[in-house]
Amino acid sequence: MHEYQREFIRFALDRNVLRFGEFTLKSGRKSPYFFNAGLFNDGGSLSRLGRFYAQALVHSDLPEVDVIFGPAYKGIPLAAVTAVALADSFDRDLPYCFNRKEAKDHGEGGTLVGAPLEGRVLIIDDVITAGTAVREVMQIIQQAGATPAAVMIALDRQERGQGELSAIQEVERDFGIPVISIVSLNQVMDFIKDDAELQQHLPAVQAYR
Ligand code: OMP
Repeated sequence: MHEYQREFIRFALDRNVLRFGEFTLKSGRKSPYFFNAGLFNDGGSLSRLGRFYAQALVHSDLPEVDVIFGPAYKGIPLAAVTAVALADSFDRDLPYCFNRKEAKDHGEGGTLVGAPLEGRVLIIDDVITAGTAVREVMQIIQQAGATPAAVMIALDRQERGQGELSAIQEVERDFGIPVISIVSLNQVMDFIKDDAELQQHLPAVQAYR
């Protein structure tokens, strides 16, 4: 695990973004932990969060991309802060865009906002569990005539997808693109194993994993 990944887990715990307990997921699964990226909810947190996404991208060996895409709603600020961090801290100035959930029929119209959605697209989102959300995003990109290049998320929950593979392995297989995460559940488990206060949650998380 890289130092920035340990820092990210500490940051998510401090902000209550990563919590242990009993949670029902979108997929209906019952999970002993939850990652609520919406609680990175002030300027300082968003600024740090953007740098973590940017670091994950820089550590990946992803070839150049043409545009960053943030899927509505939660992906929008994530894509925006990553674009800012890449420009400010890594000298990579990339265009970015996002979608609306409902088409607008006045003003500029349409469902896409920001830079043109074209070329190789880096999708930025919060979490992949069963992979439903990310498959919807692929449709938007394909309808626009663009090409997905990679998906970047904060946490890979390493859960089963529609078959025997993990949801992320299925996305990688079905769309032929890498999924980059700041951290995975295995890394979260490694982190809590060494923490006197958090160790108590390890058995439930291990069983779920
Ligand atoms: P899937 O569509 O099943 O991959 O679930 C991903 C979505 O679930 C995310 O975009 C979140 O909206 C939500 N989610 C979290 O935010 N954090 C979690 O720890 C788990 C989920 C979830 O419901 O699975």
